[in-house]
Amino acid sequence: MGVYKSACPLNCWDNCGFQVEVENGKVKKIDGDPEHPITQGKICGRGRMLEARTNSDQRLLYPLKKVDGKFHRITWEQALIEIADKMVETKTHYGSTSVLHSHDYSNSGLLKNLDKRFFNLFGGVTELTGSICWGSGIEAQKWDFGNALSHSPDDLDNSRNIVIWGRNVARTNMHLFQRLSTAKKNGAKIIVIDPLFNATAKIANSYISVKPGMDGILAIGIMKEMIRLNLQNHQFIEQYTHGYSDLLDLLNTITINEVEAQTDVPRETITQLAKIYSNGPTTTLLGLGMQRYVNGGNTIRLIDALIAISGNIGIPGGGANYASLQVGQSFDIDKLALPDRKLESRSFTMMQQAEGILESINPKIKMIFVTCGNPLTQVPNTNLVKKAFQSVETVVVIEQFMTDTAELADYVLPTATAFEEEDVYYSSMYHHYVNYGPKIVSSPGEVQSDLWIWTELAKRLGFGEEFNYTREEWIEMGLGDLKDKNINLEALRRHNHMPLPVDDIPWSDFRFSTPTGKYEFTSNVAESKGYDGRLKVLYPEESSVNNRELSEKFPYTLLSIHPMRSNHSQNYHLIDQLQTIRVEVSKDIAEEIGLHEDDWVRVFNDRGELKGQIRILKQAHSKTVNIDEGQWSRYGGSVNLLTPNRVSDNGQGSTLYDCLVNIEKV
Ligand SMILES: Nc1nc2c(c(=O)[nH]1)N[C@H]1C(S)=C(S)[C@@H](COP(=O)(O)OP(=O)(O)OC[C@H]3O[C@@H](n4cnc5c(=O)[nH]c(N)nc54)[C@H](O)[C@@H]3O)O[C@H]1N2
Ligand SMILES: Nc1nc2c(c(=O)[nH]1)N[C@H]1C(S)=C(S)[C@@H](COP(=O)(O)OP(=O)(O)OC[C@H]3O[C@@H](n4cnc5c(=O)[nH]c(N)nc54)[C@H](O)[C@@H]3O)O[C@H]1N2
Ligand code: SF4
Ligand SMILES: [Mo]
Repeated sequence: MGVYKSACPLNCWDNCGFQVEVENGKVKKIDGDPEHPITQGKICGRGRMLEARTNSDQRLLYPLKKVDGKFHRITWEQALIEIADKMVETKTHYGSTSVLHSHDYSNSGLLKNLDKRFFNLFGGVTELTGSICWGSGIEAQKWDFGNALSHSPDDLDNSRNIVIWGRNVARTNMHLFQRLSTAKKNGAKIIVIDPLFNATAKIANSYISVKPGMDGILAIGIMKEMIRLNLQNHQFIEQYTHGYSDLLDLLNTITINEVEAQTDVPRETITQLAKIYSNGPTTTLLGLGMQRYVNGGNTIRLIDALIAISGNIGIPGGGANYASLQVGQSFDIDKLALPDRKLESRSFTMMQQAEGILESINPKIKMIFVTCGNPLTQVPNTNLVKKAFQSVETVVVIEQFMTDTAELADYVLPTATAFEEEDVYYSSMYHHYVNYGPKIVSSPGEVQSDLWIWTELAKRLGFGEEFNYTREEWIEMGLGDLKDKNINLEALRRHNHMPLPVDDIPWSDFRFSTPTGKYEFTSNVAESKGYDGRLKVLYPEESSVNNRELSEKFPYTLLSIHPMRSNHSQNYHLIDQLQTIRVEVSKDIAEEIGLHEDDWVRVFNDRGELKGQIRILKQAHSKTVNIDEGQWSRYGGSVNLLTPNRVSDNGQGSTLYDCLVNIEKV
């Protein structure tokens, strides 16, 4: 009984502090922690839903084994022995990289990194590289700046103009939304650039509808206008940048009329944006939307370039705010994960794990472990992912619920929710506080934590001593050098949340972490990796520019943005209203096809199809459709049945929104 301070474990910008009410050993209610300096007592419905997720009667309670297509309850002892034996047999015959570790980041606990330790000590398995989430943008900013760093949330007060570029703030980043409202009251101008007129656009001073995937071209247009009007920051360009002449050459390869035509943004708006950027401080809050295209990395780099030439880098109120990697970089993940201990290695990109599996030879993938992820729903080209996972002899899924991925498994191991284990939580997306979460309730049934599962498997595989630490010791280990700055477990338990030592205003000394020490318009890192390091004019792959034939067959761009009431796939089975697929179309599409609200349609392309009910968007780019991601197959199927799994231009990201479809009434 009582109220405990805790933290949200979900993969989210906000990383909120919680107050959790416990009654009779059960989580009763979750509220915000009013003492958390950033999240200040407010949390979203996804956070509150963790109560339902924890107490749900759909929770997996016992280890399960599939025999003749049906799951049967087995004991932990049987599960652990059989899985460990299978691992040994697989390693002996084919080598340790015949095991694939497929994962995502559904829980942001520090100790979730111990899965890597387990697989490294096993000998090294096939790992996933890049990220379907934000990979292109991260790589882009590493090329430009040397790292992906954001200004502290408080610095927003110093901005004259705030550009929200492809970020669905009202839905995905609620505490930034609150700050925007305050900033607006205090006189800041808010500009939203997005193909969908979202809830953030409603509070903006101006909303700019852009053709999906064309933001890089828009940034080129703005730079052209800025230079035409001689508004660029000469001093920053001369002293602190590398490759400016390459950028100028590029800007000359496309006319402003072409920019207008490709982006559907009128020239006056482009000129206005040039003035807004040069009459700063102007901060840009980039979202992940516009980098989920084949040209996504180049898009982020062009927007970075615009921010750089306008002199909005390293100054209060400015910034190219995309991620805050210095948060994650504060911890000693290597100490937990022991990457040096692996003897073999192989990697597939996260995007193309299905091809990786299907095409693997020497060795073939024989066994898959899934942790903190639901690839059957969340990874693009679901039909291919399904085929790949079904082709593998043994699939082990560690889960809380019987997800689409768990359904395909041979062994399903039930794991704890955040309130059932102690950990510390951080997110490298928005702010710089690390939060503490105690164990406040016991797990139901025979549920065990991920950490317990790794520890027990390690014992049976002969490296148990490497997991012979207490939770306290693990957390202290992961805190690494932070302990010298008085951020230790004892202090975290006392304060519940503590600021990490990161820069409030990155790059304020104008010394960048690139090979030249300058901001690089032409990237040396890219060149060292075998890419052309120059900026380019690039278009989405599934667009009329790059593939006219395809765009005639499938005329609409399908976005699949993040759902309001669920973190990805996590709440669909718990909220009735989410269990119908909503196909959101622009008014123009509705008129073109003759569709009305609630009509049933089939959305299709060469990869797959989905059926859902129409919702007409009052304001959206004319050829744009959206189906929220995360839907389960039992309620009609994931939008990823339609999405492509090409890797983005810089090799590290997704192309989820670079997707053409057609629609017909059914
Ligand atoms: N409610 C909720 N919140 C979440 C999550 C969730 O699942 N649900 N997930 C969390 C996670 S893991 C992440 S990565 C973040 C993502 O946070 P966001 O980046 O804010 O969210 P997304 O849904 O990825 O889409 C962002 C926006 O990009 C726009 N967009 C799409 N294509 C383009 C384009 O070509 N140009 C421009 N300018 N805009 C475009 C979309 O219309 C959408 O408004 O959200 C986090 N927060
Ligand atoms: N079409 C389309 N697809 C997308 C996106 C999109 O915008 N459009 N967004 C992409 C993005 S940004 C992201 S980040 C990914 C997210 O992809 P995922 O992380 O795979 O998605 P989730 O549904 O959040 O979580 C997966 C599973 O983790 C389980 N889980 C939760 N906590 C734990 C834990 O502590 N241990 C274990 N073992 N399991 C746990 C949950 O029960 C859930 O079933 O999806 C990507 N997929
Ligand atoms: S999902 Fe995000 S906004 Fe909601 S409670 Fe968790 S951290 Fe906060
Ligand atoms: Mo994400």
